[in-house]
Amino acid sequence: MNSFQEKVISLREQHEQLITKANEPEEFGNGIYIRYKNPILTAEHTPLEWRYDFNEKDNPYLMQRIIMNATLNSGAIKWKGKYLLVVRVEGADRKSFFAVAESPNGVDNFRFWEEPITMPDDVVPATNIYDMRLTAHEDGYIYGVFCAERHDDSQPEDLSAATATAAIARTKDLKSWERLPDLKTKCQQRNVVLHPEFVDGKYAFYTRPQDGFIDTGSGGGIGWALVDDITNAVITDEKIINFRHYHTIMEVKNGEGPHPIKTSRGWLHLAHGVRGCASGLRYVLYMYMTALDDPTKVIAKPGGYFLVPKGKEYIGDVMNVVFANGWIADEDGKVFIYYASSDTRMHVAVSTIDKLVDYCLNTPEDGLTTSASVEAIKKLIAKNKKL
Ligand code: M1P
Repeated sequence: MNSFQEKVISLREQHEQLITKANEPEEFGNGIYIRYKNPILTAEHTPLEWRYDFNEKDNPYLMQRIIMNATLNSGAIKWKGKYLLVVRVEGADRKSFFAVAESPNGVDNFRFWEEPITMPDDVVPATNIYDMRLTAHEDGYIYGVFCAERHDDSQPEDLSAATATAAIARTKDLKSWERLPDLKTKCQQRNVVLHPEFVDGKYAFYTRPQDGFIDTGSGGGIGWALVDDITNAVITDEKIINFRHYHTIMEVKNGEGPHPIKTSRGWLHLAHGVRGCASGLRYVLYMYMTALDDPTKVIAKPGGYFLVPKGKEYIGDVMNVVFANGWIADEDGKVFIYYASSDTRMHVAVSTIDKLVDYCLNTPEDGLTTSASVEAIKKLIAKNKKL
């Protein structure tokens, strides 16, 4: 065996070790969820065949011919008993694409399918696509709603001018995808999510209207809109259901995460909130609940954040960010919350429907002032004193 072949064997062994490494829950959670210790997916988890040319003649130094940069913001779905993520994989060229990674237990042994998803680009071709929200809709299709980014040609002088639009595709097997026309709305959109059920016989979308590519501007928060025809989805009327607010974790922006989970007490929502600080934007996760019979009516708004970056999670391509667009609720009530840290790698935290509902219904709301926060703490102290 020559040294090239030896190197290949060792590379394959290391890769297999990484993929099959057992994950363990952290010892202490916060009572609401437990994080798992290791990232579940990193750029190093991507298949070696995507990165290396294993022909010794063509690649005598065994170089990576295509470098993967990150595995982040993944949609999630339980499919034929397996935990599937539709991962946003980003190459060194800054282009994102989608690829399915599958795990037998939801917390480790995530293995990518052989090839990335070939997403049809037969609408208006996009420069970049990312952050898919998966919805197994009651119409029988699995939908992927994601951001399609294009250069804003109305500003030819500005190389960084871009537009964000919600793209829609559907599938029955997560392998072959039918692309539908992009969602048509009055303004730019990112973080658009399809509700799993028909509402008044229509498709329902969570939206995030924004004035510009980055700034939400006058967009007041997470919106809601009904659409007659998913094959020509047009939104004329949007209403904000979850508002941004001054001096909160979502002062600058917010956005729906995965589609909400239906529980006997209402719809459980996971979202991200953004605020500005000296080091830039801080992205955290928060939760809220809406009424079962009216998914636009907020019935619980636990104050503050639900999950923030911890330790090494702070560090990555875009620091101080956690972002989630996928979770899976198991039949036994367990909930797997998939989140990315700092736009670089994927993690999992585990909770249950009961705990998340309890968290939403019994965490004090943000009173929006220091005095209100102190009152909430004093109320809890007084309650404990009575014990
Ligand atoms: O870099 C943090 C996140 O920024 C965007 O989210 P939002 O539209 O709410 O600002 C998205 O590009 C997301 O992919 C990214 O993780």
